[in-house]
Amino acid sequence: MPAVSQTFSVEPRHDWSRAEVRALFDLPFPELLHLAASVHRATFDPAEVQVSTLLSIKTGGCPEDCGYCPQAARYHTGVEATKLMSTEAVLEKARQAKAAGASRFCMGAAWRSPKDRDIPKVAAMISEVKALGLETCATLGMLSAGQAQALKDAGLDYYNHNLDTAPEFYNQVIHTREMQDRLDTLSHVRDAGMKTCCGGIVGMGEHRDQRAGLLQTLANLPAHPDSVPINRLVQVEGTPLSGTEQLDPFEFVRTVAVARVLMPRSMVRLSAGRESMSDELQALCFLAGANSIFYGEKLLTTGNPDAERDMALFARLGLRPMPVVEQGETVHADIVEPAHTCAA
Ligand code: SAM
Ligand code: DTB
Ligand code: SF4
Repeated sequence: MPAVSQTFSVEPRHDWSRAEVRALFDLPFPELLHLAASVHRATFDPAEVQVSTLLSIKTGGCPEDCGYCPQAARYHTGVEATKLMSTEAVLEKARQAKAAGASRFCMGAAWRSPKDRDIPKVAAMISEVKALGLETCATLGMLSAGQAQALKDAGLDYYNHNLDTAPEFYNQVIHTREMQDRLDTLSHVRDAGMKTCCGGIVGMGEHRDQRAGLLQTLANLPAHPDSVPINRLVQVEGTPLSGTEQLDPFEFVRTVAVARVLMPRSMVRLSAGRESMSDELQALCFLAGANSIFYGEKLLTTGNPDAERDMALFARLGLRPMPVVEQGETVHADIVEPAHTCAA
């Protein structure tokens, strides 16, 4: 049978139907990868990968019940709750991340939402990390409009807040806050003028249609998230989702590829779950349009590949860390034709 011709546009669209997204997922694997790789090289240099480092500035003891999370106080996962780190200790980690080659430093706290009294402390961390010349990102839970503005004023470039899954699967994973709460926080972040980092987790027992639903919801937000972390569930003993059937690795690659097609100008981050991926699986994800990773031995509480393994992988694949230009803008390849045809 002759190959099917796939047309694509790199102009952001916000009106994706579930059927359209599902049709992308259902493409033969080589066609989907060709399409995603074509979109990727129309908007970015496919040899460049943005590198972020993550630090848990306040670990564990969280009151929420997210079924995947080792930091929820109610699950017995062996994660010890800590207090908020000191600014000096955070800065030391940020200096190390910069020396190791990271361009963005993301600070995560196991909060449902920050208390107003926490904001000046986090704001001090943000402004000092930014003064080191790093892009700043934080993930602190739900934010009010005022808190978002205070973080922006401190110099925060990105706020990470994930939708996590499709609206119709959400209540099987989280019960202590609604999808709408997440959407509200994202709009406060956008209104304050920050960039959004928003994605989700796959491998939680959802069906393909629900993976399509997550990506559809992300792409139909008022603005595409600037970064889209695609996490593969890290199964932690003691969490309700521990023991979930493993996702087929090719289905993970498909998810990355569909994210790339739906959100052509966003950074698609190969996020949690990389430690247990082979180099070959990660290479397929880069071919499918992933162009960002978390770099450094630890995510928040779970492991990530050693820096040496990542450096070796970059060298073997001929990938380079993406440079950052002034004011935290990442460099995009400027080939942005409105529509292309690609014989897949
Ligand atoms: N507490 C804040 C919140 O929930 O927004 C910030 C930190 S929270 C750990 C950030 C994100 O990490 C979650 O939204 C989820 O997508 C991801 N995450 C947490 N545990 C994970 C796991 N076991 N596997 C994959 N991703 C996970
Ligand atoms: C995101 O989407 N993934 C990161 C970051 N945003 C904050 C967190 C992954 C956490 C994995 C489990 C852990 O290490 O605790
Ligand atoms: Fe708490 Fe965030 Fe973990 Fe949910 S994902 S339990 S809100 S730390």
